[in-house]
Amino acid sequence: MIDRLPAPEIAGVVIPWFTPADRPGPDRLSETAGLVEALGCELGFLRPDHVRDVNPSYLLSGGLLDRMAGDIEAHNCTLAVIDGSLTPVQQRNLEKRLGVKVIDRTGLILEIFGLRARTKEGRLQVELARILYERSRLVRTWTHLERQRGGGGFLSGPGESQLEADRRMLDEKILRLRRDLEDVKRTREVQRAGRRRSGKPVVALVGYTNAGKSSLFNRLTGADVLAKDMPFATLDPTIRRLDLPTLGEAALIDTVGFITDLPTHLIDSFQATLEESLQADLLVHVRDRASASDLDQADDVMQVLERLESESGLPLPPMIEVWNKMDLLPPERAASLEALAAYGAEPPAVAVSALTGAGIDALLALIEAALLRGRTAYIFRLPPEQGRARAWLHQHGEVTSETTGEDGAVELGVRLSAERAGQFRAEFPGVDGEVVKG
Ligand SMILES: Nc1nc2c(ncn2[C@@H]2O[C@H](COP(=O)(O)OP(=O)(O)OP(=O)(O)O)[C@@H](O)[C@H]2O)c(=O)[nH]1
Ligand SMILES: [Mg+2]
Repeated sequence: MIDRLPAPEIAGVVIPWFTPADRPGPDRLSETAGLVEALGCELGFLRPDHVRDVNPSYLLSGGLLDRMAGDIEAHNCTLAVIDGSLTPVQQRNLEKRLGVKVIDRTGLILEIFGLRARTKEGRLQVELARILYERSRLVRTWTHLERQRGGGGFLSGPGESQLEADRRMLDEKILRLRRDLEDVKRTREVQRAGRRRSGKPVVALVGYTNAGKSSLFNRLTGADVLAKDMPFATLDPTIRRLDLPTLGEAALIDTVGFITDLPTHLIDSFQATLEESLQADLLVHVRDRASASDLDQADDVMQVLERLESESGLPLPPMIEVWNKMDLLPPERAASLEALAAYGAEPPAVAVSALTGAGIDALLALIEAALLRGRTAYIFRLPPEQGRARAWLHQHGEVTSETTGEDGAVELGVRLSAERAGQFRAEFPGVDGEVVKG
């Protein structure tokens, strides 16, 4: 017998827009097409629709709805995607009217995350996001579970007690998932503490999905992470050794990308993964400078980061920007961006192409300069009885040299941030360090 893959779903996609300001440009269209493709669907049709009067029952109004129904039939679509936000009621009504499954942007992104999750933590996080999403929709409607039970019920579906039971069931699942995630998080914290003890700086790549983080990661570390023209190619964080010209060994983190309207529940459940970046010594914000949506994308990335900052209470690490995909720009435009970066952008930036390798040396130099900024080099002379101070400096500073004299005293060259230097002085009041050079 021959195994056959199930036929791919054919998706009919509408991007609703309401005011000229949110009219989707070509980049948004290709982003949406990319999302649908990432789900493994064939594209039946894709178009932006101007919704002049919102019909609260369907979102789309009269003519638009008829046209969508016609196109769904004409293209044999098995799935309708509304690249916007649907209320549970609208989703249910559209499903009835169109006769196919309907998902909105959040649903679409959650599905893709579900397909991509590989590690245990990734899978737990996606599962949690899905259930949180379901739980939030249960407040207003109960279509999903109602359908699972075979539907029915008198007029309006299940009664309040059934709804309560559904809620309770989801709450229990949520509790269990959070507990499992706590376990995974503890393991991760042990690993992170190990890295911190080693004193090696940690650099994290962040940025919009498809900006080129993984391509850059591979280029910088010689790794072979999947880099693909597809949103959310990366879901689980990867860490590799990064060799810097003078600082030597550092750690580089590649992680999940952001997207406009990143579902809240995903941010909540991916908190642990995202916080990994917040604990880095340096954030490298990778931007696709060849995308027409670059500025909006950069804003969206900053919004997510700021939200994480305020939710976790962890201050954002210093940040630099990588202006990627220079090879795709007309030479004059690339040259002017390079000049802008070289003469001082805020945050500091460097223009590169992860594809050709142009600008990579300048990037390494900028990473190094940013890591060193705000750190001062000290030399401490520690008598043998100051073993604890020595251990502290190894743990919290970046030790650049260490020699032991005949009397057993240790001379330690170490770089410390102002904060760490203050902590050291408070903890070891008797030990003085000589400042070498900024
Ligand atoms: N022309 C060009 N293409 C690039 C460059 N950097 C990355 N790409 C392409 O952009 C696409 C996305 O690259 P990735 O490295 O997977 O992007 P990412 O930021 O890791 O994306 P996600 O993991 O999906 O969030 C791939 O097709 C890359 O080949 C570049 O400098 N120039
Ligand atoms: Mg990636």
